[in-house]
Amino acid sequence: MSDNVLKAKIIRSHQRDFDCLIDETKEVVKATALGNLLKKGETLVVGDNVYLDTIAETGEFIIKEAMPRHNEIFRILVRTSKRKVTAANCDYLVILSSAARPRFKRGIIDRFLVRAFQWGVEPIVVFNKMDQYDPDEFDIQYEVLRLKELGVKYFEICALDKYYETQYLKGGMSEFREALKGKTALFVGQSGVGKSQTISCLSEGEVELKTKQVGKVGKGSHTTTWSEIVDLGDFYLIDSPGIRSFSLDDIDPDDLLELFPDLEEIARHCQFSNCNHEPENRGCAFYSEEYDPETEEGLMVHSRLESYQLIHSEISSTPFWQKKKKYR
Ligand SMILES: Nc1nc2c(ncn2[C@@H]2O[C@H](COP(=O)(O)OP(=O)(O)O)[C@@H](O)[C@H]2O)c(=O)[nH]1
Ligand SMILES: [Mg+2]
Ligand SMILES: [Zn+2]
Repeated sequence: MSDNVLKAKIIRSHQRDFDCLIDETKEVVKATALGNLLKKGETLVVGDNVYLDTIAETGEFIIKEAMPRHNEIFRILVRTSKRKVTAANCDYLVILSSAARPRFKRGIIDRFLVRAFQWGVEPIVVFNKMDQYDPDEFDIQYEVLRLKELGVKYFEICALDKYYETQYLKGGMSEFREALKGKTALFVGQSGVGKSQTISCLSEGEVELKTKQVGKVGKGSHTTTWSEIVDLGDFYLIDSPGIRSFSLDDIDPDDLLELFPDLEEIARHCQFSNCNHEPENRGCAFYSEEYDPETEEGLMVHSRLESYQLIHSEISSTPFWQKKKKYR
């Protein structure tokens, strides 16, 4: 091995093959990893910052060492309780929602906020399709206040109509673009909310996003897919199969409350040790005067509690065998 060690970032991974972007030269090279970096259950993922070495005789690149991660995008494997990591070092989880068709759903935002807290990735909520916003459908002022209370950044945009965007939204899209500058982001949200449209608007249509299909593996017709980080000019997009799943049922119900840090804080003051924070528990911290649902603050707390309880009952009722099947 030579002394020529290069700093790089993994931008595409498929099993043991990696494409690495060299920091200094911005050149993309193929690399393999030293065996000890791919121990059982552990691997290198897109977003990992690594050190590359070259084999003098062949000019091949070898990943010699991986740097510590700032955060990880992962699911928990139910059988082993270990993390299955799909990406690392993500700056933002962009939670895209639609102001109209599909109808705005607060519960989906709370669901992805759980993931953002679990992964240690800063969430951003984006209200798209503001050109079709109807105040009779939902109250965006209230939703925005609720996000502010949680310390979550938000933007109101229209990804379809530039004129509307600049005339009526006073440039929500350009503010959003500014926030993303130089960052690596993962976009999530229901189908139809405008993820593709927003991404293409942000990248000014320069890049066509396609998940690359990499031949067939093994005997069956099972097709494998790359995970990758796509350079969209102003920012980087993480793209990986299955990464946008809504399901939270890999999370242990006992760990859910800590993923609602705002509620955990209140629950700490609950006098009951095993409280499910239901209204019939007279004296429960959530039903004190302080969080009276007649007040704005109380209403927000209770809407968060409602999301918590919904998710809690959902992940408590998924039978173990079903989880195993889904997340093997
Ligand atoms: N009126 C309106 N329609 C939009 C907007 N953004 C996206 N759409 C439309 O919504 C539909 C779904 O968008 P798409 O980007 O495919 O959603 P995805 O499933 O989240 O990727 C398409 O017909 C888009 O043209 C918007 O800001 N306003
Ligand atoms: Mg799409
Ligand atoms: Zn309680």
